[in-house]
Amino acid sequence: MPTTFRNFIAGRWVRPSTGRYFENRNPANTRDLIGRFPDSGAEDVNAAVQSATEGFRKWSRLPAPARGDVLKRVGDLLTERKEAIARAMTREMGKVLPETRGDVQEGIDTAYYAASEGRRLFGHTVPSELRSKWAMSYRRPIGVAGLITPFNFPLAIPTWKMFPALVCGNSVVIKPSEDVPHTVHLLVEILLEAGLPPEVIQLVHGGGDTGRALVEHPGVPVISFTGSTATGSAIGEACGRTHKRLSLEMGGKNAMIVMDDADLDLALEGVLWGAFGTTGQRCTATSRLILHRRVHDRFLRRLEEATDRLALGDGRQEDTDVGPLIHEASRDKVERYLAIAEEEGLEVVTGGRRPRSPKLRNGWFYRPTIVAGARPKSRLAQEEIFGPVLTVIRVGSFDEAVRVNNGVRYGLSSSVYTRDTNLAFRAMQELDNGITYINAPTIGAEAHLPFGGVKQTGNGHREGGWEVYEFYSETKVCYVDYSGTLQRAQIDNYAD
Ligand code: UN1
Repeated sequence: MPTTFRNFIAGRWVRPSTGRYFENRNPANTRDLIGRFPDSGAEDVNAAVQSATEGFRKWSRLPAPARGDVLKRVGDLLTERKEAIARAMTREMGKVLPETRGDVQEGIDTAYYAASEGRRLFGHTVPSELRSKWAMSYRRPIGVAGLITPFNFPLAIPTWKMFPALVCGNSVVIKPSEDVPHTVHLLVEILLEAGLPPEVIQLVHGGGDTGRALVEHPGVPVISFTGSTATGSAIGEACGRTHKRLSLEMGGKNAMIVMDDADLDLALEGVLWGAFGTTGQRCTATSRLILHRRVHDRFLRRLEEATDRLALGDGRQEDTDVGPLIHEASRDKVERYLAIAEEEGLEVVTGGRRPRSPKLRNGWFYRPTIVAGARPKSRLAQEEIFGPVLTVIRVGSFDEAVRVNNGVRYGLSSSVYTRDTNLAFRAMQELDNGITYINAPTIGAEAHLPFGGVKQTGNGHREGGWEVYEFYSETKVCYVDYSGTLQRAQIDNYAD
């Protein structure tokens, strides 16, 4: 019998009110059933929000450094269990072990950053216009934060949202992706062990309907979502109607530009990692390669050879370079885009098919694929595929490369390989993205810097780094007039 998991609501591990469950299977071998998880309904979400409201009352009164201390212990426990969590994560998500270890490390880094932020959460003290008067601001918690997280970073992304929300004094209801519910289950166990008061964290498993109930719940003033642009738009509409604070992190169509003076060995390693790491399932994945015409043919030939050498397999095996896609619908989507490539007359340089090995028959595998000859407006050069497909565009100059990079609806990350310092600085200025890398691929953001994109990638907020603490707290401004007289701002004036 497979394990049947529960929600964590009101301080207890409980069955869903619906009595329904969904299955969580290993995407590298769908015969491997990890467990059954609750398919929760609005009633479960209600109970979670009610308890989290109670949790918020107590937790928000605890001094922020003490809240940070809990996060410090969370970081320690994650460090202790890094390997076990990474293995469980690879089993349910598919990416290779070095990557799931990195995913846990990102959670550890986020925990320690959050722990120390408990001793900062700076406000400002500024001079008043008036005599004997102080003017200052400080940061206040908001309430219950509703977090909806994706499958591709099963631990790191929940921590990006949860840890800052908690340190700021909010309580949390999290609904993780139904593709990777086990990792967040393990994370919640750690939070409780670290001493987080139980009502402060609520875990409600489920699919889109569960997420909708959370977004629409009037007791949840803050929502943070990472996922598809379509779902993000629906959430945006719902939050707009009720004036909720909302952070959206959505699609990307990130490009790597390789100029004719680039170190091609370095660029080759970079594009393999950026395009096919995580089987291309990162918002930051390198999904367009913009090649200067003077290196185009040479670089593409080398890239084809190197791509063909990538070994597909179970991510827990040492010799695997690339794991499976997350589920059947993802592979179907990739296959639909390959059909579009054919209709558009693009050249499939390599890949473009499932692997032939019978050993991989039970997983959602797809060969790393390169499609060349794309025009900047080709659908494969415009739309997010979220799979191991790299679209190559040839350009004649740096200016053209910038235009191509910027000519999409998304704006998460970009990268330029060049040895020309002037071009590197121009790239940082002219590329319309939230993140630009010089001589490094489009993936690999660090937890202590703000993360996010422009245009349709997001709605102006950032995760990570110092900025996310502003999202999870409200600014309160206080004036203290100790003059003992009525002083009228904008009217009484001491300039003379
Ligand atoms: C994502 O794909 O949603 O920068 C996040 C990176 C990772 C995070 C990716 N640190 O690629």
